[in-house]
Amino acid sequence: MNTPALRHDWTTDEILRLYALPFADLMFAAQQVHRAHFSANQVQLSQLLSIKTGACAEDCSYCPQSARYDTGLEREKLMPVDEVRREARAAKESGAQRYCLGAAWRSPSDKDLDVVCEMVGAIKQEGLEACVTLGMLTGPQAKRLKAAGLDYYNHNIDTSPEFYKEIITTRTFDDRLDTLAHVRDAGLHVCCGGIVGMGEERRDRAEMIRVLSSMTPHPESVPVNRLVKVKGTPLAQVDDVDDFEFVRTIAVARIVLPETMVRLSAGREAMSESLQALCFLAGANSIFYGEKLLTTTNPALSRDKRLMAKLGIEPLGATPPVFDGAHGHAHAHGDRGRAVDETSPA
Ligand code: SAM
Ligand code: DTB
Ligand code: SF4
Repeated sequence: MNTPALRHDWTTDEILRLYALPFADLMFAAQQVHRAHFSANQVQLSQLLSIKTGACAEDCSYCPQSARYDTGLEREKLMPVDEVRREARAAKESGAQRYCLGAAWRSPSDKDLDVVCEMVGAIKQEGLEACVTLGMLTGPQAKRLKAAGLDYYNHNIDTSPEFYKEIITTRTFDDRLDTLAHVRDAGLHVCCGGIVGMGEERRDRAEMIRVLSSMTPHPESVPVNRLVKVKGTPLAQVDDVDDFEFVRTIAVARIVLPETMVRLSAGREAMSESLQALCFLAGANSIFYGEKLLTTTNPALSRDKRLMAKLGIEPLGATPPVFDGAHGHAHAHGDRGRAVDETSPA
């Protein structure tokens, strides 16, 4: 198949035209792009750990960790490095390829960053890729993380620039872009995506994807979260986004960001197996694996293993293999697991 060159000049209307395709046509287009760039039956596994929980100064309306909302969450101080090392080792044993640390900070202090840099070193020693999400960074802080061995920095734009103002007031969309520029300049891989189901419109979802596509290069990883509605947060009562609209968002992201790993992120626990399967068909090729996200729950390992076995999906680059069943053998692959010849037998 002819693969169009990577584009950074998508317009919102062009993206909306993809959204408006008949479902089967959109899925077919997404599958073609997916199979041209990736092995279609491999999914990358990342595991998350909250290293500093709750009491956050920001007012993100979706987030259970903001100090402004009473969500009953227990606050926890910065975790000791040894505990992170132990947890990372266990994640590696259960098959994760990347270990991701999240901290409920507006931005880290330089002293906090000393500790996080040690944590990154520990994760790398355990043979895992390392990702952290710590809030806003300065240029020198991003460089320190790179020097410590960090592979990815996660910082989401969350939604469209217009809708963003309805969701967060304590920092701007441009603040986010500044941090992302520091991350890119430091030579780190960028993990940047957003949340679907916060009451935004389709145009906002399209705008979010357009902003991601305007980044040069495209983010290596784009998490698409479906809002986890947490009691006590301002978004606890918002209407659910339609299942097909969510799948369409994955498919459109896959087409517009052909070389990016699209992660089916928060919200999987509330999804049926069939809905998750549609998301994989639409081109999602990465998930959070393990029973906890940061503060909310994720599907049990046994449930995920069963789903992957049923779908014949293999974990990307995980050793030892974690999935049983006919298709459950793991292969060592490169960063993006690009398919050399997707017609060759598995
Ligand atoms: N405090 C840092 C920050 O905001 O940059 C890092 C951690 S923060 C929890 C990381 C991301 O998690 C947010 O940008 C948001 O996209 C996602 N997130 C938080 N709460 C969520 C929820 N209830 N449902 C879905 N995604 C959520
Ligand atoms: C991302 O986009 N999703 C993850 C990760 N980046 C850090 C976080 C999801 C958090 C869901 C709510 C919680 O567990 O607190
Ligand atoms: Fe704080 Fe991050 Fe939650 Fe916003 S998303 S309240 S910055 S932890």
